[in-house]
Amino acid sequence: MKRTFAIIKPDAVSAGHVGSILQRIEEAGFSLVALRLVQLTKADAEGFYAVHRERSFFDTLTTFMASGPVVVLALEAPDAIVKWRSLMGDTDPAKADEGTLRHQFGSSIEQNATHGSDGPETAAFELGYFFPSIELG
Ligand code: FUP
Repeated sequence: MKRTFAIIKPDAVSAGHVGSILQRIEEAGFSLVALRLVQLTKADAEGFYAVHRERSFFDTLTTFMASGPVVVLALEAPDAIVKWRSLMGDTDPAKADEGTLRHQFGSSIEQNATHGSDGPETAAFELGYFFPSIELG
């Protein structure tokens, strides 16, 4: 799988970290396939995170994701899914390795700066959720 789906979450956008995170993405060797700033509704966020709908954090997570604009991206690189997840680091910024985006820009397990698909099927669903095929080439 050469492509993955990424989000720069509302905490990182409102803190002014979009430029720094895009620079890290480019320096890591990803190609930008598609990119857009979008304000999610609560329903958009609930649809995106539907796999987590039974989890205790579903309501606060989806409220957070709709709390301000996010940047959605389609990224391309060899082994893009694994490569992007390793650049992001652990879900919990407190456990994320130094040098990872979540360590540097995240502030809690919820407000963790970035999202990345966790497998090929998720990536296909998430890319299609935000990008029409005409934008993905
Ligand atoms: P990840 O794939 O690293 O984004 O992590 P998960 O799929 O386990 O979780 C998805 C999102 O749910 C995380 F980015 C943040 C949120 N979350 C919480 O808010 N609380 C938790 O205890 C676990 C995850």
